[in-house]
Amino acid sequence: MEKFVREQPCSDDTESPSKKLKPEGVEGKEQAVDAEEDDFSDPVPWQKIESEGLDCDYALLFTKEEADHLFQKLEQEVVYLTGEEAKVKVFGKVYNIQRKQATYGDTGLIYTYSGVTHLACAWTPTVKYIRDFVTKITGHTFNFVLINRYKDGQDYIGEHRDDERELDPLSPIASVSLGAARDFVFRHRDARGKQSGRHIEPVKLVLAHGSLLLMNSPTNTFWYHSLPVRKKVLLPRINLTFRRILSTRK
Ligand SMILES: O=C(O)CCC(=O)C(=O)O
Repeated sequence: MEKFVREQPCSDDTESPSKKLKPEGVEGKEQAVDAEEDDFSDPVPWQKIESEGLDCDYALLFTKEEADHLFQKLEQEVVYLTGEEAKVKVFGKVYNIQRKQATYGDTGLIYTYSGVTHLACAWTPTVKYIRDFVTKITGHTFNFVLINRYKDGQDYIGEHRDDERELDPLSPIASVSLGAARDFVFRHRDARGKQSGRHIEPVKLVLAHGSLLLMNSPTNTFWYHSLPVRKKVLLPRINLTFRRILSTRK
């Protein structure tokens, strides 16, 4: 497998990582993240989304004010892939993609996504803050995140499963959305293509600003997901999918 080594810096952020991230209006949540792990009792109203082999939980994690602030911080901090690294490979063919991507994680982690191997950059303060908040709320830990930035509704992600062999199959994938609300569609693997013998309804969601979608096992075995083009959406969106990687291949 081809490997691309990142040449650009991983972060534009010049603040100390220990500096408080959220000076305005989010003190309660800042404290919640700093606190020792005692319970996961924050009052998040979860919505269960289920179908055959699909098990997801959805919640609004951040208020609009918090989500606006986090979006702006990510716009300052995240450095997106460019050049060869920004391409994806499907059935051996290399394609440019319109959306921008970045990968952050624990030291030395590498992850192959869409046929391209990415080396994780060190966590930025805001990405780490969001990761820790998701952990606080869910009880799950993550060592890697893939960030997708969609400049508007013309940018999309095609149907795929997050089933790479490096992923811990039992860990959920935690998808945090900031910015423009976008439609998100799950399609069962047996309901794809013209030859499909089964009719299984797709599962359609709207991923709101500040939301968290937990894709629990075995969702990514049986269901493909996509973020379709929506030409009426004029604003940008950033999505962070926090993952747990089992092995580090060098
Ligand atoms: O942007 C999204 O909500 C989806 C991202 C996604 O499918 C992925 O990271 O695998």
